[in-house]
Parts: sequence; structure tokens; C-alpha cells
Amino acid sequence: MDKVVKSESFYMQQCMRWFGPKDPVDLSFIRQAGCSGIVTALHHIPNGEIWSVEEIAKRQKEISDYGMIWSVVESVPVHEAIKTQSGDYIQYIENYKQTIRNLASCGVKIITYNFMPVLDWTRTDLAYVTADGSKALRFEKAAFIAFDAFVLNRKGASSEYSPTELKVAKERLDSMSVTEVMLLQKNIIAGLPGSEEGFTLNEFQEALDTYEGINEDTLRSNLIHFLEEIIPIADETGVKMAIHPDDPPYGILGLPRVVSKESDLQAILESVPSPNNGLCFCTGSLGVRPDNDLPNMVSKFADRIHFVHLRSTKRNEQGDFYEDNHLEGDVNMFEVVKQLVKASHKREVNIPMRPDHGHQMLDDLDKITNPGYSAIGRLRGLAELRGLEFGIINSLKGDLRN
Ligand code: DNO
Repeated sequence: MDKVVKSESFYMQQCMRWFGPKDPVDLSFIRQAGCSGIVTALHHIPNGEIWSVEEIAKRQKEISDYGMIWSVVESVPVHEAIKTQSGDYIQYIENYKQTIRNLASCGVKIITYNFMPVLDWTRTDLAYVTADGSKALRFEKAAFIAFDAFVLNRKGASSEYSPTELKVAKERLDSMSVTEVMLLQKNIIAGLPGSEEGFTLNEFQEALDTYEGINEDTLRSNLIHFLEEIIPIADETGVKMAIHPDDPPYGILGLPRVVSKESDLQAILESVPSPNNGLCFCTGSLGVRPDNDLPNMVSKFADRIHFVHLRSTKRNEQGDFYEDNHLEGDVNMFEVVKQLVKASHKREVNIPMRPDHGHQMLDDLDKITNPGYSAIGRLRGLAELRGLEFGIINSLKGDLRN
């Protein structure tokens, strides 16, 4: 295939996530969507092991055969032992450093990771039917509490929720069939795409138990220790590390979370002030909290945003949210993209972005797709976001030059 010609019309580099050769969405489709960058990981390598140069180069070649580049790694997972500072965590940190060096030696220089205990992103419903018939991912608080307090029966759960929350959750549970309860459990603990862990109910409780005695302060200090170890390697090799926020952006299951709000991000960036200690700015995760003012946060952290996930959620008063169309919902996408265009222009870098998730729609409704990662929904998202960026750049031209 021909080389992708870099478009002068955009500041952000347009990318899509690809889960590797088993992904039902082919690289050629991503190319046809207009992307020049691929966001992927070596999902077949067990969490904690070193990614060899050979394996990295092999994946890179698969991508370049389609005229695109491997722009961002999402993710090099952080082993649970590092988050809890237990067991072989020192060795796992050394392995992580070697993976950074190996990726850098191949020219893959943006790495996303998260520091969420036990679970990566969490939803209760993977096929929530929206008003237009397309299907979206959703987090329903009552269903989540029903799982936590009555299915998992987590010790401590009943004291963490109010009597009203527990009552509503119990009613919700009673309204579900056995199959629906099984599906809820699977959605929460069996692992969504990209999360490298999946659990049975017993394994899940055991994993939660490893966090006994670890509060937010401990988790934050373990994260800072990890950064103090790895950022010098990122500095040596020119790699930009991009931490992904918690999704949802608050504590769940009695676990601490430390990457949820503006002050969390600020603390992380200040703890190790290197420019390579940066953010994956995920508007979908951060946007669930009304106290996160996203356009302001983009402008405040502009120099440290190395990768962007663009997605919008719609929340309600009960604390539920679903993933809305990219330009709708609670995220002010116009202002966010405007701030990103300004940041990109000022820094003279094409910050990579990807349309994060998309509805299952049109022909994809009859296909088996990775939840959130079907082709057509993301194609729609990318097309809308590309149009938005194009319009913003053209309307700002004079202002950007000044
Ligand atoms: C979900 C993704 C997350 C993300 C990780 C980054 O769709 O945004 O799984 O990849 O949290 O480490």
C-alpha cells in the first residue's frame, strides 16, 4: 500500500485502536477510516513480562504493511504487584523499564498505562439500546451495587452504601433473571477489551483482598515510586509516558483510586516534573465527574498531554452514565478540541488522538464486535471529530498564528 500522506489540515494525529491480528476490525478498514496511526499492545505477552524487540518489530511491520505507523502503545500494563508494592514488584519494575527501552529502540515512543487497582475500565451493560437503536456501553449504579453488595457479597460493602442505595440495588437485583445476573457479573469481572485480567468470583474477591490496608495515600505513593523509577528511563530514551485516568473516575468496590480528578493529575505531574511524565487525556473517563472542567484541564495540562481519547458520556442524577455520541452528552467537545488544537499548535506536535469507543450500529449490530470497539461506530466518531477539528482550525487560523 502507498504511504499515508500526512495531512496538513489537522493538528492531531488520527488513530484507532487495534487489538492485534485477532481483532475483527482489519487494519485495512482503519486505514480506510482515514487513520495514519495505530494504537495497540502486545496483548499476548503475559502481564509483567518484558516485550522483546523481535515481538515489537513484528507488530510494527504488520502495521507498516498497511501504510500506517504504530503511534501509541495502549497499554503496557502495570503489574498488580507494583500497585500494591508486594511480591516481585522490584523485578516487575525492572521488566517495565526494559520494555520501555525495547519499544524506544524500535521507535515506538508513546506509552499509555493506568494505575487502577484490580479492574481496568468497568461497565454494567455492554448493549444499552439508545434512542436511535444503536447500542452503547453503560454504567448503572444500582446494578453495580447489586453486584457488589449481593452477588459478590463483598465484606464491607453494606457499610459503604446508604440504606436507600442498598434498597434500590436489592430491588434492581430482584427484577433481574438469573441469566441477567450472570451477564452483569461477566460484564464487571470477566474483562473488557484491553483489560489484561479477567476473574471468576472467587479470584475476584482474592484480588480485592490484596488491597486490604492500601488507601489512597499508599496507592498514590506507590504510583509515585513507580514514576520515580521509570521516568528516568523515559528521559534517557525519549519516551512519553501517558497515564490513563480511572474509569469510572471514583472509588469502586472499596478500592482506592488516584487518577480521577484535576488535583490527582496535578499531583502526578508535579511528583516527577519531567515532560515525559504525562497524560492520556481521556474525556470519556474524566467527563463523568461534573467537577472536572475538561477544557480548562486541557489548557492547564497542555504541555503534558501526550495522547487523547475523545468520547462523551451522559450522566443522570442517580449516578448512572452511558456513552453518548461523540459530539453529544456532557463533554463540551467543541471547547476540548479547540484547546487541544491550540496545545498541538503551540507545542508543534501532532498529539495522537483516537475516537474512544463508538456505538454498535448499522451492519455491526449483527456482528460479534469488541464492546466499544466496533468499526462503524468509531468511524462515525472519527468522522465527526475530524470535521470538528477541521472547522476549528480554519476558524482559528488568524488566532493560531498570533
Ligand atoms: C478502554 C480503555 C482502557 C485503557 C486503559 C489504559 O476502552 O480506554 O482500557 O486502555 O485503562 O491503560
